[in-house]
Amino acid sequence: MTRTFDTVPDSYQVPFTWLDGAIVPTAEAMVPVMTLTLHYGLGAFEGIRSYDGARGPAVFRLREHVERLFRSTAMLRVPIPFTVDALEAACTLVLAKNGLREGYLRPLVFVDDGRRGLGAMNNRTRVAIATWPWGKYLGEEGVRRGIRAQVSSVSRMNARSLLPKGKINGQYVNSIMAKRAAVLAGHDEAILLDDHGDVAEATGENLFLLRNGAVITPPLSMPILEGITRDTVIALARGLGLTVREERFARDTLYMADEVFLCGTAAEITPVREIDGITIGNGSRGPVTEKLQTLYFDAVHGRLPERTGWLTPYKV
Ligand code: PPE
Repeated sequence: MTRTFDTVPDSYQVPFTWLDGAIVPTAEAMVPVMTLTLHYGLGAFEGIRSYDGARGPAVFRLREHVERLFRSTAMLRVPIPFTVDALEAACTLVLAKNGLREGYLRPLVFVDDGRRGLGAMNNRTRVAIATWPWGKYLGEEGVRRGIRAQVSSVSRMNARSLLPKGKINGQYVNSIMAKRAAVLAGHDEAILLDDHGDVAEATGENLFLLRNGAVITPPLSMPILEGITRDTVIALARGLGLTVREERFARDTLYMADEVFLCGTAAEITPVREIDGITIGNGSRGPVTEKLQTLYFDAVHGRLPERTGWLTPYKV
């Protein structure tokens, strides 16, 4: 498969990774083949970004991400042998050790070898925090002009079978199936519907649309990840005096929207300019999307004095 959006070579590695309580050389951060999570996907992860700013580098909404990691693993009945404070400190430590003023953090909680098979209950929990510099997830041009998306024939998993509110490793097969089909069909991203046919989210991003001046996003009662960027966008939009509504809508509403954008830690705020070959709005980044994007980048870079509570500064 062609890799359109990779911004760093696959082989790129920072020198250090945090593993089970200590900083180790990345080359030594290895796991055995019989690691239980490798077989069954029973584990959870996070995606967090740090940004450089006027007052130095800072991690964006670190506490919320680490707390979500604990909630994801609690639903799996996988205990984390560290405190929230300890993992927060580990996140800033691994950035600092690698000299990264801007980095993507990937905390990963996984279950070790020990007992084997589906019935294994008490194997050791391991925790890794990897980091790397990650550019624009859906491309520089995607952020400026917008991407092309496809409504997927793959539905977002439902909460009877899995845990869509958790950031669970194995659940990402659902996203990857949709993503691969979309990319192989010439699109940039896939949008997944739920079992009722309403729009849920994209493969690694929440979704927003604009219609008659209102900002609309699927409600948390749907099987979507409770995105921290989604929450950020809602706060910023309300701060601008915009009406924000969390409500269900089907794909025709999406096609008729004035603007559509995706948001997530990796994707930040990325406009969608075309869906299933149908032009959205003016076919480029919409004006409200641009305003929210500017505000988002101001927030993460510490340029909004009233939002510095979202930042955890660290020293490099
Ligand atoms: N939905 C899904 C399914 C999802 O994976 C993400 C994050 C979001 C919404 C947005 O959540 P938040 O980051 O809290 O605003 N996806 C992560 C993984 C991307 C990857 O390719 O891996 C991310 O953005 O870091």
